[in-house]
Amino acid sequence: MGSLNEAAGGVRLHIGVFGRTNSGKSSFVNAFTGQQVSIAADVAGTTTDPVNKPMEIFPLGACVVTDTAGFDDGSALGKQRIEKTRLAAEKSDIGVILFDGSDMEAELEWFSFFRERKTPVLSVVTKSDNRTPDEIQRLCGEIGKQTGSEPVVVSSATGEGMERVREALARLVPEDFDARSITGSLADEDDVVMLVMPQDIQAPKGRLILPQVQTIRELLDKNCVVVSVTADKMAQGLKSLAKPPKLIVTDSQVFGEVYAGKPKESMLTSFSVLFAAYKGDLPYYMEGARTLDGLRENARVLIAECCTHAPLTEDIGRVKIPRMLRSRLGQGLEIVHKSGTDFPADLSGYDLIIQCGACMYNRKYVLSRVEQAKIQGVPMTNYGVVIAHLTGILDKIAAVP
Ligand SMILES: Nc1nc2c(ncn2[C@@H]2O[C@H](COP(=O)(O)OP(=O)(O)O)[C@@H](O)[C@H]2O)c(=O)[nH]1
Ligand code: SF4
Ligand SMILES: [Mg+2]
Repeated sequence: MGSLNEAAGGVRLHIGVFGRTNSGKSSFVNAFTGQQVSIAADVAGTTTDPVNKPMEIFPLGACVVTDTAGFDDGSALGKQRIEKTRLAAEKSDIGVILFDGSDMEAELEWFSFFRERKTPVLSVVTKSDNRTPDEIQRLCGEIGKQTGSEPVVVSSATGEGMERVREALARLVPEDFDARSITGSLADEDDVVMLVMPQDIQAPKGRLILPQVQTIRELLDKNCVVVSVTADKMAQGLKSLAKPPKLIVTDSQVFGEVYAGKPKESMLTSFSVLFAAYKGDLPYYMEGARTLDGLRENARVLIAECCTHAPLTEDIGRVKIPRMLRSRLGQGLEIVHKSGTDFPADLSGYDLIIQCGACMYNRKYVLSRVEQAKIQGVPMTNYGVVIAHLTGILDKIAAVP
Protein backbone atom coordinates (compact mmCIF):
# COMPACT_ATOMS: atom_id res chain seq x y z
CA MET A 1 0.00 0.00 0.00
CA GLY A 2 1.28 3.44 -0.90
CA SER A 3 0.92 6.85 0.63
CA LEU A 4 -2.40 8.46 1.39
CA ASN A 5 -2.10 10.62 -1.70
CA GLU A 6 -1.55 7.73 -4.01
CA ALA A 7 -4.40 5.77 -2.55
CA ALA A 8 -6.75 8.73 -2.72
CA GLY A 9 -6.47 8.23 -6.49
CA GLY A 10 -9.10 5.58 -5.83
CA VAL A 11 -11.82 8.23 -5.53
CA ARG A 12 -10.84 10.68 -8.31
CA LEU A 13 -12.51 10.72 -11.70
CA HIS A 14 -10.17 8.81 -14.03
CA ILE A 15 -9.91 10.12 -17.58
CA GLY A 16 -7.73 7.97 -19.85
CA VAL A 17 -6.40 9.24 -23.19
CA PHE A 18 -5.91 6.61 -25.91
CA GLY A 19 -4.82 6.54 -29.51
CA ARG A 20 -2.11 5.43 -31.88
CA THR A 21 1.50 6.35 -31.46
CA ASN A 22 1.95 9.93 -32.71
CA SER A 23 -1.78 10.61 -32.77
CA GLY A 24 -1.04 13.48 -30.38
CA LYS A 25 -2.01 11.99 -27.00
CA SER A 26 0.79 13.55 -24.99
CA SER A 27 0.31 16.91 -26.68
CA PHE A 28 -3.42 16.68 -25.99
CA VAL A 29 -2.89 15.86 -22.33
CA ASN A 30 -0.44 18.73 -22.03
CA ALA A 31 -2.76 21.18 -23.73
CA PHE A 32 -5.85 19.99 -21.91
CA THR A 33 -4.32 20.05 -18.48
CA GLY A 34 -2.45 23.26 -19.31
CA GLN A 35 0.70 21.81 -17.89
CA GLN A 36 3.74 19.98 -19.10
CA VAL A 37 2.79 16.48 -17.98
CA SER A 38 4.52 14.17 -20.37
CA ILE A 39 7.01 14.45 -23.19
CA ALA A 40 5.54 14.93 -26.64
CA ALA A 41 7.89 14.17 -29.51
CA ASP A 42 8.18 13.17 -33.14
CA VAL A 43 9.73 9.85 -32.20
CA ALA A 44 7.09 7.14 -32.03
CA GLY A 45 6.48 5.65 -28.61
CA THR A 46 7.90 8.26 -26.25
CA THR A 47 5.31 7.59 -23.58
CA THR A 48 6.06 4.08 -22.42
CA ASP A 49 4.19 3.68 -19.14
CA PRO A 50 0.88 5.39 -18.50
CA VAL A 51 1.51 8.80 -16.93
CA ASN A 52 -1.03 9.90 -14.33
CA LYS A 53 -1.65 13.55 -13.69
CA PRO A 54 -3.91 14.30 -10.71
CA MET A 55 -5.58 17.67 -11.08
CA GLU A 56 -8.68 19.76 -10.48
CA ILE A 57 -10.63 20.35 -13.68
CA PHE A 58 -13.55 22.75 -13.66
CA PRO A 59 -16.38 21.65 -13.60
CA LEU A 60 -15.30 18.04 -13.14
CA GLY A 61 -13.58 18.36 -9.77
CA ALA A 62 -10.76 16.06 -8.72
CA CYS A 63 -9.54 14.05 -11.72
CA VAL A 64 -6.65 11.97 -12.87
CA VAL A 65 -5.76 12.39 -16.54
CA THR A 66 -3.77 9.44 -17.87
CA ASP A 67 -1.52 9.64 -20.92
CA THR A 68 -0.88 6.19 -22.38
CA ALA A 69 1.44 4.46 -24.83
CA GLY A 70 0.08 4.08 -28.35
CA PHE A 71 -2.11 1.03 -28.73
CA ASP A 72 -0.22 0.08 -31.87
CA ASP A 73 3.20 -0.07 -30.19
CA GLY A 74 5.22 -2.48 -32.33
CA SER A 75 8.45 -2.41 -30.28
CA ALA A 76 9.93 -5.32 -28.35
CA LEU A 77 8.43 -3.91 -25.18
CA GLY A 78 5.18 -3.32 -27.03
CA LYS A 79 3.19 -6.20 -25.61
CA GLN A 80 3.88 -5.13 -22.05
CA ARG A 81 3.00 -1.55 -22.87
CA ILE A 82 -0.25 -2.50 -24.52
CA GLU A 83 -1.08 -4.53 -21.42
CA LYS A 84 -0.51 -1.43 -19.27
CA THR A 85 -2.60 0.62 -21.64
CA ARG A 86 -5.40 -1.91 -21.34
CA LEU A 87 -5.20 -1.71 -17.56
CA ALA A 88 -5.41 2.08 -17.75
CA ALA A 89 -8.46 1.66 -19.96
CA GLU A 90 -10.14 -0.59 -17.42
CA LYS A 91 -9.51 1.98 -14.71
CA SER A 92 -10.91 4.85 -16.73
CA ASP A 93 -14.25 6.35 -15.74
CA ILE A 94 -14.21 8.11 -19.11
CA GLY A 95 -12.13 7.10 -22.13
CA VAL A 96 -10.89 9.68 -24.63
CA ILE A 97 -9.95 8.28 -28.04
CA LEU A 98 -7.92 10.35 -30.48
CA PHE A 99 -8.73 9.65 -34.14
CA ASP A 100 -5.89 10.52 -36.48
CA GLY A 101 -6.59 9.32 -39.98
CA SER A 102 -8.78 7.42 -42.32
CA ASP A 103 -7.82 3.98 -41.00
CA MET A 104 -9.96 3.76 -37.88
CA GLU A 105 -9.90 0.07 -37.21
CA ALA A 106 -7.89 0.13 -33.98
CA GLU A 107 -9.74 3.22 -32.72
CA LEU A 108 -13.11 1.57 -33.31
CA GLU A 109 -11.98 -1.59 -31.54
CA TRP A 110 -11.08 0.48 -28.51
CA PHE A 111 -14.36 2.30 -28.79
CA SER A 112 -16.12 -1.07 -28.50
CA PHE A 113 -13.87 -2.07 -25.60
CA PHE A 114 -15.22 0.92 -23.63
CA ARG A 115 -18.82 0.45 -24.76
CA GLU A 116 -18.76 -3.19 -23.61
CA ARG A 117 -17.63 -2.05 -20.19
CA LYS A 118 -20.27 0.65 -20.09
CA THR A 119 -17.52 3.27 -19.88
CA PRO A 120 -18.45 6.57 -21.54
CA VAL A 121 -16.17 7.48 -24.45
CA LEU A 122 -15.30 10.80 -26.02
CA SER A 123 -14.03 10.77 -29.60
CA VAL A 124 -11.58 13.52 -30.42
CA VAL A 125 -10.13 14.68 -33.73
CA THR A 126 -6.96 16.56 -32.93
CA LYS A 127 -4.37 18.54 -34.93
CA SER A 128 -7.18 20.65 -36.43
CA ASP A 129 -4.64 23.41 -37.19
CA ASN A 130 -2.92 20.96 -39.51
CA ARG A 131 -5.96 19.61 -41.38
CA THR A 132 -8.11 21.08 -44.16
CA PRO A 133 -11.78 21.79 -43.37
CA ASP A 134 -12.66 19.07 -45.87
CA GLU A 135 -10.53 16.50 -44.11
CA ILE A 136 -12.04 17.42 -40.73
CA GLN A 137 -15.54 17.11 -42.11
CA ARG A 138 -14.81 13.75 -43.69
CA LEU A 139 -13.20 12.40 -40.48
CA CYS A 140 -16.06 13.61 -38.31
CA GLY A 141 -18.64 12.18 -40.68
CA GLU A 142 -16.98 8.78 -40.67
CA ILE A 143 -16.58 8.72 -36.87
CA GLY A 144 -20.20 9.74 -36.45
CA LYS A 145 -21.32 6.99 -38.81
CA GLN A 146 -19.20 4.30 -37.13
CA THR A 147 -19.74 5.22 -33.48
CA GLY A 148 -23.05 7.03 -33.46
CA SER A 149 -21.51 9.91 -31.57
CA GLU A 150 -20.06 13.22 -32.58
CA PRO A 151 -16.34 13.85 -32.08
CA VAL A 152 -14.92 17.03 -30.59
CA VAL A 153 -12.40 18.79 -32.88
CA VAL A 154 -9.34 20.26 -31.18
CA SER A 155 -5.82 21.49 -31.73
CA SER A 156 -3.24 20.93 -29.03
CA ALA A 157 -0.99 23.40 -30.83
CA THR A 158 -3.42 26.34 -30.61
CA GLY A 159 -5.59 25.15 -27.73
CA GLU A 160 -8.68 25.38 -29.92
CA GLY A 161 -11.56 23.18 -28.75
CA MET A 162 -10.26 22.43 -25.25
CA GLU A 163 -13.24 24.19 -23.71
CA ARG A 164 -15.57 21.88 -25.65
CA VAL A 165 -13.61 18.88 -24.38
CA ARG A 166 -14.17 20.03 -20.82
CA GLU A 167 -17.91 20.44 -21.45
CA ALA A 168 -18.22 17.10 -23.23
CA LEU A 169 -16.40 15.32 -20.40
CA ALA A 170 -18.65 16.95 -17.82
CA ARG A 171 -21.68 15.56 -19.66
CA LEU A 172 -20.12 12.10 -19.73
CA VAL A 173 -19.36 11.80 -15.99
CA PRO A 174 -21.21 8.67 -14.87
CA GLU A 175 -24.30 9.68 -12.94
CA ASP A 176 -23.44 7.72 -9.84
CA PHE A 177 -19.84 8.90 -9.75
CA ASP A 178 -20.19 11.66 -7.16
CA ALA A 179 -23.33 10.34 -5.57
CA ARG A 180 -21.72 7.15 -4.39
CA SER A 181 -20.96 7.41 -0.71
CA ILE A 182 -19.44 4.96 1.72
CA THR A 183 -22.19 5.06 4.33
CA GLY A 184 -25.12 5.83 1.99
CA SER A 185 -28.36 6.37 3.86
CA LEU A 186 -27.14 4.47 6.92
CA ALA A 187 -26.02 7.77 8.46
CA ASP A 188 -27.36 11.29 8.05
CA GLU A 189 -26.90 14.75 9.51
CA ASP A 190 -26.78 14.77 13.35
CA ASP A 191 -26.69 10.97 13.63
CA VAL A 192 -24.23 9.60 16.14
CA VAL A 193 -21.96 6.98 14.58
CA MET A 194 -19.54 4.84 16.55
CA LEU A 195 -16.50 3.45 14.76
CA VAL A 196 -14.83 0.43 16.29
CA MET A 197 -11.32 0.68 14.94
CA PRO A 198 -8.84 -2.11 14.33
CA GLN A 199 -6.69 -2.73 17.37
CA ASP A 200 -3.58 -2.49 15.18
CA ILE A 201 -4.48 0.88 13.69
CA GLN A 202 -0.93 2.09 14.24
CA ALA A 203 0.57 -0.90 12.49
CA PRO A 204 3.58 0.38 10.55
CA LYS A 205 2.25 -0.88 7.23
CA GLY A 206 -0.76 1.41 7.55
CA ARG A 207 -2.71 -0.99 5.39
CA LEU A 208 -5.91 -0.64 7.32
CA ILE A 209 -5.94 3.08 7.83
CA LEU A 210 -7.34 4.48 4.61
CA PRO A 211 -10.87 3.03 4.83
CA GLN A 212 -11.22 4.36 8.35
CA VAL A 213 -9.92 7.79 7.39
CA GLN A 214 -12.24 7.99 4.38
CA THR A 215 -15.22 6.94 6.48
CA ILE A 216 -14.50 9.53 9.17
CA ARG A 217 -14.05 12.21 6.55
CA GLU A 218 -17.35 11.36 4.90
CA LEU A 219 -19.28 11.24 8.18
CA LEU A 220 -17.86 14.62 9.23
CA ASP A 221 -18.83 16.04 5.82
CA LYS A 222 -22.35 14.72 6.42
CA ASN A 223 -22.41 16.55 9.79
CA CYS A 224 -22.63 13.37 11.81
CA VAL A 225 -21.21 13.02 15.30
CA VAL A 226 -18.37 10.51 15.06
CA VAL A 227 -17.05 8.57 18.04
CA SER A 228 -14.07 6.26 17.59
CA VAL A 229 -13.08 3.48 19.96
CA THR A 230 -11.17 0.23 19.89
CA ALA A 231 -13.16 -2.90 20.79
CA ASP A 232 -11.92 -2.99 24.39
CA LYS A 233 -13.21 0.56 24.98
CA MET A 234 -16.57 0.08 23.30
CA ALA A 235 -18.60 -0.42 26.50
CA GLN A 236 -16.99 2.64 28.05
CA GLY A 237 -17.65 4.63 24.87
CA LEU A 238 -21.32 3.63 24.80
CA LYS A 239 -21.72 4.60 28.47
CA SER A 240 -20.38 8.08 27.76
CA LEU A 241 -23.13 8.73 25.18
CA ALA A 242 -26.58 10.06 26.13
CA LYS A 243 -28.26 7.61 23.74
CA PRO A 244 -27.19 4.61 21.66
CA PRO A 245 -25.47 5.44 18.36
CA LYS A 246 -27.64 5.09 15.26
CA LEU A 247 -24.93 3.12 13.53
CA ILE A 248 -21.86 1.20 14.60
CA VAL A 249 -19.19 0.46 11.99
CA THR A 250 -16.69 -2.10 13.14
CA ASP A 251 -13.48 -3.68 12.03
CA SER A 252 -14.63 -7.11 10.90
CA GLN A 253 -12.03 -8.94 13.02
CA VAL A 254 -13.98 -8.06 16.17
CA PHE A 255 -17.46 -8.30 14.69
CA GLY A 256 -18.54 -11.05 17.09
CA GLU A 257 -17.83 -9.18 20.29
CA VAL A 258 -19.17 -5.90 18.91
CA TYR A 259 -22.38 -7.66 17.85
CA ALA A 260 -22.72 -9.16 21.32
CA GLY A 261 -22.10 -5.85 23.06
CA LYS A 262 -24.10 -3.45 20.90
CA PRO A 263 -27.33 -1.75 22.01
CA LYS A 264 -30.23 -3.35 20.14
CA GLU A 265 -31.31 0.03 18.71
CA SER A 266 -27.98 0.46 16.89
CA MET A 267 -27.49 -0.77 13.32
CA LEU A 268 -24.23 -2.61 12.80
CA THR A 269 -22.02 -2.97 9.77
CA SER A 270 -18.33 -3.47 9.06
CA PHE A 271 -15.78 -1.36 7.21
CA SER A 272 -15.13 -4.20 4.79
CA VAL A 273 -18.79 -4.58 3.87
CA LEU A 274 -19.20 -0.81 3.43
CA PHE A 275 -16.16 -0.83 1.16
CA ALA A 276 -17.37 -3.87 -0.76
CA ALA A 277 -20.39 -1.77 -1.72
CA TYR A 278 -18.32 1.37 -2.29
CA LYS A 279 -15.72 -0.34 -4.46
CA GLY A 280 -17.75 -3.10 -6.07
CA ASP A 281 -21.13 -4.75 -6.48
CA LEU A 282 -22.39 -5.75 -3.02
CA PRO A 283 -25.50 -7.70 -4.12
CA TYR A 284 -23.43 -9.75 -6.57
CA TYR A 285 -20.75 -10.28 -3.91
CA MET A 286 -23.32 -11.46 -1.34
CA GLU A 287 -24.85 -13.86 -3.85
CA GLY A 288 -21.34 -15.05 -4.76
CA ALA A 289 -20.38 -15.67 -1.14
CA ARG A 290 -23.49 -17.77 -0.63
CA THR A 291 -22.57 -20.06 -3.55
CA LEU A 292 -19.74 -21.30 -1.32
CA ASP A 293 -22.27 -23.42 0.53
CA GLY A 294 -22.94 -25.46 -2.61
CA LEU A 295 -19.34 -25.85 -3.81
CA ARG A 296 -17.87 -29.26 -4.50
CA GLU A 297 -14.85 -30.37 -2.54
CA ASN A 298 -12.61 -30.13 -5.65
CA ALA A 299 -13.88 -26.73 -6.72
CA ARG A 300 -11.54 -24.10 -8.21
CA VAL A 301 -11.45 -20.72 -6.55
CA LEU A 302 -9.65 -17.69 -7.97
CA ILE A 303 -8.28 -15.20 -5.47
CA ALA A 304 -7.71 -11.98 -7.38
CA GLU A 305 -5.52 -9.29 -5.88
CA CYS A 306 -5.35 -5.92 -7.59
CA CYS A 307 -1.70 -5.23 -6.85
CA THR A 308 1.48 -7.10 -6.11
CA HIS A 309 2.06 -5.89 -2.57
CA ALA A 310 4.56 -7.86 -0.54
CA PRO A 311 2.48 -10.49 1.27
CA LEU A 312 2.35 -10.10 5.03
CA THR A 313 2.82 -13.12 7.27
CA GLU A 314 -0.89 -13.24 8.11
CA ASP A 315 -1.98 -11.98 4.73
CA ILE A 316 -5.73 -12.11 4.23
CA GLY A 317 -5.69 -13.31 0.63
CA ARG A 318 -2.71 -15.65 0.84
CA VAL A 319 -3.20 -17.20 4.26
CA LYS A 320 -6.35 -16.32 6.11
CA ILE A 321 -9.02 -16.84 3.44
CA PRO A 322 -7.44 -20.04 2.01
CA ARG A 323 -7.31 -21.48 5.52
CA MET A 324 -10.96 -20.61 6.18
CA LEU A 325 -12.03 -22.00 2.80
CA ARG A 326 -10.17 -25.27 3.25
CA SER A 327 -11.54 -25.81 6.72
CA ARG A 328 -15.05 -25.31 5.29
CA LEU A 329 -14.68 -27.16 1.98
CA GLY A 330 -11.87 -29.62 2.55
CA GLN A 331 -8.27 -29.95 1.40
CA GLY A 332 -9.23 -30.88 -2.18
CA LEU A 333 -10.12 -27.28 -2.92
CA GLU A 334 -7.94 -25.72 -5.61
CA ILE A 335 -7.02 -22.11 -4.92
CA VAL A 336 -5.38 -20.02 -7.64
CA HIS A 337 -3.85 -16.62 -6.88
CA LYS A 338 -3.56 -13.89 -9.50
CA SER A 339 -2.31 -10.43 -8.82
CA GLY A 340 -1.98 -7.13 -10.58
CA THR A 341 -2.79 -7.21 -14.27
CA ASP A 342 -2.94 -11.02 -14.31
CA PHE A 343 -6.73 -11.10 -13.98
CA PRO A 344 -7.60 -13.83 -16.51
CA ALA A 345 -9.64 -12.95 -19.58
CA ASP A 346 -11.11 -16.47 -19.54
CA LEU A 347 -12.79 -17.13 -16.19
CA SER A 348 -14.62 -20.26 -17.25
CA GLY A 349 -12.44 -22.65 -15.23
CA TYR A 350 -13.41 -21.09 -11.91
CA ASP A 351 -16.32 -21.80 -9.60
CA LEU A 352 -15.88 -18.61 -7.61
CA ILE A 353 -13.78 -15.45 -7.79
CA ILE A 354 -12.75 -13.73 -4.57
CA GLN A 355 -11.64 -10.18 -5.25
CA CYS A 356 -9.39 -8.20 -2.88
CA GLY A 357 -10.53 -5.01 -1.18
CA ALA A 358 -9.06 -2.97 -4.06
CA CYS A 359 -7.85 -0.29 -1.66
CA MET A 360 -5.52 1.10 -4.33
CA TYR A 361 -8.01 0.98 -7.19
CA ASN A 362 -11.14 2.79 -8.22
CA ARG A 363 -14.66 1.46 -8.39
CA LYS A 364 -14.65 1.49 -12.17
CA TYR A 365 -11.74 -0.90 -12.36
CA VAL A 366 -13.30 -3.34 -9.93
CA LEU A 367 -16.65 -3.12 -11.73
CA SER A 368 -14.95 -3.96 -15.03
CA ARG A 369 -13.87 -7.22 -13.39
CA VAL A 370 -17.36 -7.81 -12.01
CA GLU A 371 -18.77 -7.21 -15.49
CA GLN A 372 -16.44 -9.86 -16.95
CA ALA A 373 -17.49 -12.32 -14.26
CA LYS A 374 -21.17 -11.61 -14.89
CA ILE A 375 -20.83 -12.00 -18.68
CA GLN A 376 -19.07 -15.35 -18.18
CA GLY A 377 -21.55 -16.47 -15.53
CA VAL A 378 -18.96 -16.90 -12.77
CA PRO A 379 -19.96 -15.99 -9.19
CA MET A 380 -17.78 -13.34 -7.59
CA THR A 381 -17.35 -12.00 -4.10
CA ASN A 382 -14.67 -10.07 -2.23
CA TYR A 383 -12.48 -10.49 0.85
CA GLY A 384 -14.73 -8.62 3.27
CA VAL A 385 -17.95 -10.26 2.14
CA VAL A 386 -16.57 -13.79 2.00
CA ILE A 387 -15.11 -13.46 5.50
CA ALA A 388 -18.42 -12.06 6.73
CA HIS A 389 -20.16 -15.08 5.23
CA LEU A 390 -17.66 -17.62 6.54
CA THR A 391 -17.88 -16.20 10.05
CA GLY A 392 -21.68 -16.16 9.91
CA ILE A 393 -22.14 -12.40 10.16
CA LEU A 394 -23.29 -11.60 6.62
CA ASP A 395 -26.95 -11.85 7.58
CA LYS A 396 -26.47 -9.69 10.65
CA ILE A 397 -25.13 -6.61 8.95
CA ALA A 398 -26.90 -3.51 7.76
CA ALA A 399 -26.03 -3.09 4.07
CA VAL A 400 -25.92 0.25 2.29
CA PRO A 401 -29.30 0.67 0.58
N1 LIG B 1 0.17 20.80 -35.66
C1 LIG B 1 -0.11 20.01 -34.64
N2 LIG B 1 0.76 19.02 -34.29
C2 LIG B 1 0.45 18.24 -33.26
C3 LIG B 1 -0.75 18.41 -32.52
N3 LIG B 1 -0.80 17.45 -31.56
C4 LIG B 1 0.36 16.75 -31.68
N4 LIG B 1 1.11 17.21 -32.69
C5 LIG B 1 2.40 16.68 -33.14
O1 LIG B 1 2.30 15.30 -33.40
C6 LIG B 1 3.47 14.62 -32.97
C7 LIG B 1 3.13 13.51 -31.99
O2 LIG B 1 2.57 14.07 -30.81
P1 LIG B 1 2.59 13.34 -29.41
O3 LIG B 1 1.74 14.16 -28.52
O4 LIG B 1 3.94 13.02 -28.95
O5 LIG B 1 1.83 12.00 -29.81
P2 LIG B 1 1.61 10.66 -28.94
O6 LIG B 1 2.59 9.66 -29.44
O7 LIG B 1 0.21 10.22 -29.29
O8 LIG B 1 1.75 10.98 -27.50
C8 LIG B 1 4.37 15.68 -32.38
O9 LIG B 1 5.29 16.09 -33.35
C9 LIG B 1 3.44 16.81 -32.03
O10 LIG B 1 4.06 18.05 -32.06
C10 LIG B 1 -1.65 19.48 -32.91
O11 LIG B 1 -2.74 19.69 -32.33
N5 LIG B 1 -1.28 20.23 -33.97
S1 SF4 C 1 -4.05 -6.56 -3.15
FE1 SF4 C 1 -5.92 -5.31 -3.17
S2 SF4 C 1 -6.46 -4.97 -1.00
FE2 SF4 C 1 -4.30 -5.69 -1.08
S3 SF4 C 1 -3.08 -3.82 -1.06
FE3 SF4 C 1 -3.40 -4.40 -3.25
S4 SF4 C 1 -5.28 -3.29 -3.87
FE4 SF4 C 1 -5.20 -3.23 -1.62
MG1 LIG D 1 3.02 10.14 -26.06
